[in-house]
Amino acid sequence: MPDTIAAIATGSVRSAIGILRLSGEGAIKIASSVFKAYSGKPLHEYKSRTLVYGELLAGDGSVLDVCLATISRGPNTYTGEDTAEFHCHGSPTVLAAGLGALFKAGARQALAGEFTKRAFLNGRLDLTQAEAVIDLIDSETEAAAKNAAGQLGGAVSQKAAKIYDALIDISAHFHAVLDYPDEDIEPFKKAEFEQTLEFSALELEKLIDSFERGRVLRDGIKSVIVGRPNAGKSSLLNALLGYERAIVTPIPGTTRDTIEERLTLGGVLLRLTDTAGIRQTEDAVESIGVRRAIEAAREAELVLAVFDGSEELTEEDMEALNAAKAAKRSIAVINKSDLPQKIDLDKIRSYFGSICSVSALDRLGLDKLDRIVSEMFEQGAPETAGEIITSARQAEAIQRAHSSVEAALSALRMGVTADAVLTEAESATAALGELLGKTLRSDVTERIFSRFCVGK
Ligand SMILES: Nc1nc2c(ncn2[C@@H]2O[C@H](COP(=O)(O)OP(=O)(O)OP(=O)(O)O)[C@@H](O)[C@H]2O)c(=O)[nH]1
Ligand SMILES: [Mg+2]
Repeated sequence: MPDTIAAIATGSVRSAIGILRLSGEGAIKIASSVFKAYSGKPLHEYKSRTLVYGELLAGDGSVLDVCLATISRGPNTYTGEDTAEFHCHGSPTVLAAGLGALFKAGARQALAGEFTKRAFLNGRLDLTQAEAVIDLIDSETEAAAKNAAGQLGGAVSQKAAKIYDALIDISAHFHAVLDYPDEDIEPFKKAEFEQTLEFSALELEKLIDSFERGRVLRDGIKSVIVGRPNAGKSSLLNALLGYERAIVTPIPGTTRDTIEERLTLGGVLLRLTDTAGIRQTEDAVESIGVRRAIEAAREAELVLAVFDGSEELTEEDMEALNAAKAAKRSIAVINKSDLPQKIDLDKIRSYFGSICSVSALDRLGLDKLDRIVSEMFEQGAPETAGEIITSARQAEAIQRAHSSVEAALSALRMGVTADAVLTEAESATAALGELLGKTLRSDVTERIFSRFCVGK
């Protein structure tokens, strides 16, 4: 068994509780040596997963904290090894001193992601599940978190493993056919294989299709705020962010360059860009900004077109409106609802499917905008959580498996030689093996675990 690793699992900010974590052959012995239970019974004599109240001791025997300790004996633990935890008070100083005591007692600092890497190497998690751990920690929306949790629960692994097993069966059979050339495949077997391959291709296709939605979960939707100068675009960005990110002044042409921020609206992660107000201008800097605004709108998946509701529509508004309509989706945001309204709403309605009135200044009406965005990007039924592929690595492996399954299927249908089917079935199996981490590629695993923080 490898050496014993230790880390602060809860980061280094002040909090109510902070956790020190150990894993490895010596975990229980080391934990026991720095802990004095109030019961008087040594920690290593306790049953697995019992919470024990007592004192965490420094190397010189002085008391560092009054805390809870727990030990778990492998292999039924997160890492598959013996593990221990101390639930201390969440003081970075106490936790650092506690970690020091664990090092003195024989543990060493865990590397980033090393706990989860051990879980993977010990077969407690496959590679898609290990990736889900970091996706869950990094998730920026509830939908992304739910999907990661589903993957951690094995949603993708189970599907892939089922196909993997079916392909192994097929390969085994074709190996036999090749070994005994006199024997042919029985017709009913052929139909069965065909069905299995068809089913596998379909399931893999569904996973590939989900990658586009996975991209939205992970990276967010490219969104742009456009409008004429002074409509309140920067004020809207600030209102949605909840702090004064962009400069706001009564002077038209305040924003010159684009400003991008990530935020969630209606449970959807947006990469939202504030732009320069669209108008004809002699100012060289501003005109570059205007050009950027129009380009950003063209490339956006969502445009928020901001209008000043307290004034009548102008030529500049129409320019902004046209820029907004170049995007895939757009919402008209009628700003300054706190002032008397003069804008022709019917005219705006004739251009936009979705419209809402807000006051960016008083932060009113934003809940309606929230609802519109949420409905626009319906994240799918909850039962699909976990079946959305978010990793490019996974998508690529599934894509390869899919092509090989399709090739195996057409070889089988055309009655080509058995080895053609076998070759394709085996490359599909290999691709799925990579997806699950059954075939270990150290460069791939290194890259995955380097995304983790220390302590996970
Ligand atoms: N009454 C009222 N004033 C607002 C509202 N939103 C913005 N303003 C004011 O409108 C002016 C322009 O706001 P900005 O957010 O800078 O407008 P902008 O669209 O970013 O303008 P440019 O950057 O110049 O294109 C400022 O004086 C804001 O305080 C609102 O909801 N109500
Ligand atoms: Mg602005």
